[in-house]
Amino acid sequence: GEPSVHPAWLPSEAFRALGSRRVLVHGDGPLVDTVETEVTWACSRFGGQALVAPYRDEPVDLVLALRWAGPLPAPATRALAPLNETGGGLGDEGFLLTRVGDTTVLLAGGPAGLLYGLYHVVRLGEAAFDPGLPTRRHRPALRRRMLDHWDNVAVHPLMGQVERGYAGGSIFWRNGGPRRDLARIRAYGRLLAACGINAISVNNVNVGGTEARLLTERLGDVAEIADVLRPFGVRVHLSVTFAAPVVLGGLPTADPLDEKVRSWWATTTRQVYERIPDFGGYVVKADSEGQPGPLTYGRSHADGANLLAEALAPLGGVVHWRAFVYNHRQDWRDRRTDRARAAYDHFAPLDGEFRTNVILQVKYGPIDFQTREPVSPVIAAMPATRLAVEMQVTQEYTGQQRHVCYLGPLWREILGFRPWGEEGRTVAAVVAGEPAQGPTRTRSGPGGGLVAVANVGDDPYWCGHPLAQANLYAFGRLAWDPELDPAAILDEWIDLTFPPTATEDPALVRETVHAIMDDSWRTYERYTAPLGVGFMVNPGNHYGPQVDGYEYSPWGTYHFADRDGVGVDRTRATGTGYTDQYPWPWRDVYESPETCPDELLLFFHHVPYDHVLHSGSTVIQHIYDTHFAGVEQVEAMFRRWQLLAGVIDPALHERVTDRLDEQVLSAREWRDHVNTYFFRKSGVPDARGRRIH
Ligand code: GCW
Repeated sequence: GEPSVHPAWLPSEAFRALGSRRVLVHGDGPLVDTVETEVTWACSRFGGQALVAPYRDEPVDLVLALRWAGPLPAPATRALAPLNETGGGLGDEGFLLTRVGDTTVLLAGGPAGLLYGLYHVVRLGEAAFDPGLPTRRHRPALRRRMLDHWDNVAVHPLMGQVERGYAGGSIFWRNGGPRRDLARIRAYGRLLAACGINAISVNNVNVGGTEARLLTERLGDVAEIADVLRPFGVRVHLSVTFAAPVVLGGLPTADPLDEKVRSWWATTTRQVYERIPDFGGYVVKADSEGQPGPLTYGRSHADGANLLAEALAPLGGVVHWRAFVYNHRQDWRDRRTDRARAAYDHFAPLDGEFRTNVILQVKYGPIDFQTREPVSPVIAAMPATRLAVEMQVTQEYTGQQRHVCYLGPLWREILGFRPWGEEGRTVAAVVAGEPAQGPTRTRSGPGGGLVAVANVGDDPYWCGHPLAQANLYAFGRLAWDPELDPAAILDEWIDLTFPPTATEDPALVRETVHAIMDDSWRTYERYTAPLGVGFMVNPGNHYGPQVDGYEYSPWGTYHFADRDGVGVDRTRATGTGYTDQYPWPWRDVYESPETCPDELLLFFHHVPYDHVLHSGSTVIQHIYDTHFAGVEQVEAMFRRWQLLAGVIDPALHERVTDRLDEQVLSAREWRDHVNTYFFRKSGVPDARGRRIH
């Protein structure tokens, strides 16, 4: 049968190497206690020895120590004394790993570093004790590595307990109140620490009446979660409604420039910190898809964000202000309005007006978490603003955790994208807060980091699809080090989740899971909306194909297919002018169909079906070919997975088989809808004569 809660990337077996050693933990404080608890448990499980004070002078295999943690007993002193001198620059989350004689030594710059170091040692397994272990300093590239839960407290009539959640109910809330499964939350905190995530927001950015009260009457429920997550280095944030002074405070207005409104936020925020001293701050979706915001009062987004920032600043909190603002009541007949332009048009003029504890949180693409979008031009347009990029781990538009779709490669591409061309910074550098070289006006100071919408629920496998756990893991790892190779992250994840020591054929497991997952994002892209055009999904639930689902709707996501061609003209020459929002070279690269990358062609251009791509294929033939190929690849995934029957846990195997069954059906559905649609529109037959219905 299914486990009550699957251990994900922390099965006990993953602790074997560490747990069978003699391990000394040195330091004090709540996070060090967490490390000690882990070590003690692992050693009792695997026959090692956890050493606690007073230490005897005998050799140890592993020392986990905080830097400058006071006088050390003999075995540790010998190893640590010289390192303690040179071990600066680790920051409070970093650590140094090295060998001193026969001992592996981990020296952490701060308590969180000790925790991350511990899980790093777990990840390394036996390799952590290799005499040839190289000395390495580890520090997160991004300070802020956050997950946003779109969890509702009250069940929403349309969206349920978790908006865009595909893994059952919420781990925090149920039927209007706290779920109080603290063991589950603890297990979650542990998983988060083990992949490097250090902040979460515990409720949906669409804030309903019940959710609004988390800030005041229901603050105790939030404090309880914060207490459980604190020992794992995870800070808790809240999504708040901009109308809170009205709906909670009984004020006649929420105008950000109103004195009473300001003092309401100041007082309320102080009360939050009295209960949760390390509270992270607020997340705000304002003037977006019906949420209230400052525009109602004729004030700007900067006025709105600064209002909350001012209340949080003396207490050490930040505001994550979302840039996902656009007109969702557009007239489809109006070809001039372009949703892709909206975030830039709203926010770029406000650059430099936000307080330093405002983080402007920008979705990676200009539209909405599609399988393929260009990188948002906002990222290059606000040098004087602290920016965070928002990803979507929950697979709203990428198969809803029924389809295998490993998103590591997508995120890696975005993070490595250089908005100013080859010589300029990457997106990762922007969100890390690295200033530009040269005389440009850029802010210095910490960046806004990475944020993602979470994909867990109360499902026994956390994510509905067991393989979707890899997405959560990969997000954390990329936020720690945006230069990691997604395939290498997958290696880590596979070895942790299916420990080689507990599997009959570890090589087969690795090979099979890689073969299924490595390219699964591109496979998903092949059988769904083509060439960056996006959507073509069923409206509302966003699952499965409906090519014209949004074509005549107010949401602003159109493909404009007719008998002659398809795609959105976003050029400045003849289209919506969106390409103008990019700096050189991309403003020119995207402007011309000659230079625009194939995978984004229909995002930027309306072209005839016989337009020839760089690949040499015509647009129409590309649509046919990729849709046939995508389905074949999914069928191959299914066959491959059967190789693992009897090799891995049968319940997990069966769950994935069920999901792959659905993925095959859904991919065929996509192929046939899309191919038939374009065959009927264009009248162009498949050059290879395959059956199109
Ligand atoms: O992707 C869209 C979703 C909405 C979501 C919104 C947002 C939380 O369909 O469900 O609302 O984006 O990011 O605010």
